[in-house]
Amino acid sequence: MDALARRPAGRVPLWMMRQAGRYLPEYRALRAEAGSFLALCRTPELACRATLQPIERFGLDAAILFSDILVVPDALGCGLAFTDGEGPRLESPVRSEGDVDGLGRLDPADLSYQAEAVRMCKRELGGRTPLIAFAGAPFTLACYAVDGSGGEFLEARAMMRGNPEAFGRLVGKLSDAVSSCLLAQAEAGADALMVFDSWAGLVPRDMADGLLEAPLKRIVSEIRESGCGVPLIAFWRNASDLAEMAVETGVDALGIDWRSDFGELSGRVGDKVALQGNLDPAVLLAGGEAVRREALRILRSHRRSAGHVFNLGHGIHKDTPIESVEVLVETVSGFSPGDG
Ligand code: 1CP
Repeated sequence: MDALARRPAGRVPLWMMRQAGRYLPEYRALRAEAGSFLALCRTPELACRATLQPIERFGLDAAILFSDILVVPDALGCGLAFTDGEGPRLESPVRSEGDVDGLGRLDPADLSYQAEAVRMCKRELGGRTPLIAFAGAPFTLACYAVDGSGGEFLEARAMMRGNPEAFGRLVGKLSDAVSSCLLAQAEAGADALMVFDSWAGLVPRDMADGLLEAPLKRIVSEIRESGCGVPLIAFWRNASDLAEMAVETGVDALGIDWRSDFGELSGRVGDKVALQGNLDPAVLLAGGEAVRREALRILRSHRRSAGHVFNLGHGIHKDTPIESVEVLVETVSGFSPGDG
């Protein structure tokens, strides 16, 4: 929490995107017990156990709620399905202007399992680490809502240019849903909120203010107006050229993807926001020596004495060896911000 507020702290805290996932044997066992990925997401007791697994194994400095960004379009009626090997898919995608206008408002009762999981995690963590809750950003959710699954998002990009008004209305509706999802999680006790715009890199530059900046500004102001005082982290993947624009939204921290130069970004915007990142998840597949070298390079490249939350530059890969994560924890926890 100090790092997010850019207050000096003795060391750099560490957590990893997708830290509860298939690289952990205990996660694979829990997923088998749950029967499916969706059952794991929708059963608070199981989601809570998954959330705590990486904390118990590695002693990481933040827990992130086990859930998925696609639970929001699911709650809006898009019908989430998950097939092994294929990943998540929305069964009733939003393909026409009529579909956009037919989309209702989010009923928080449809996501009550998520708020309940937040309350359970807070209880189980008992103050050991902060809990981060999250949602997908409106643009990324619009991509999945239109195409139904991940890929090139050709349908979404066609609608973006072919019918920008309808696409904009979709993003607006998703903004309201995201705000209400995040607020419910903050009210349930989440310590910080993260907004994942994993596909921000697909937004044409002339549309970035309407599709990335304005929706996030709206979400930030709704959270601020609620008075809950919870810090916000934004992840605009593959769009670090827009870091100044992201800062303008009023978030407290930016997640930095692994292709971006962490030191360069800390020089550009590190006096205004905290930065979270940005080890390439592939480095964890290269073995301990590479992990140590690369983690130290990133730690030393930060040009500020405060405001770094160490993380990966995208989600951890399922084939990651446990030992690589152990080396990462050892390296980051042994580093003092003054060492750089
Ligand atoms: O067991 C499994 O096979 C499921 C793999 C998995 C996991 C562990 C999925 C499917 N989702 C999750 C959990 C998850 N997803 C978390 C939990 C908290 C954490 O540990 O970090 C979070 C924050 C997410 C967020 C998420 N889901 C994003 C944004 C971040 C990112 O990676 O860019 C996205 C794009 C998704 C969609 C999604 N869910 C799962 C998959 C395989 C995908 C990608 C689908 C695609 O684009 O093809």
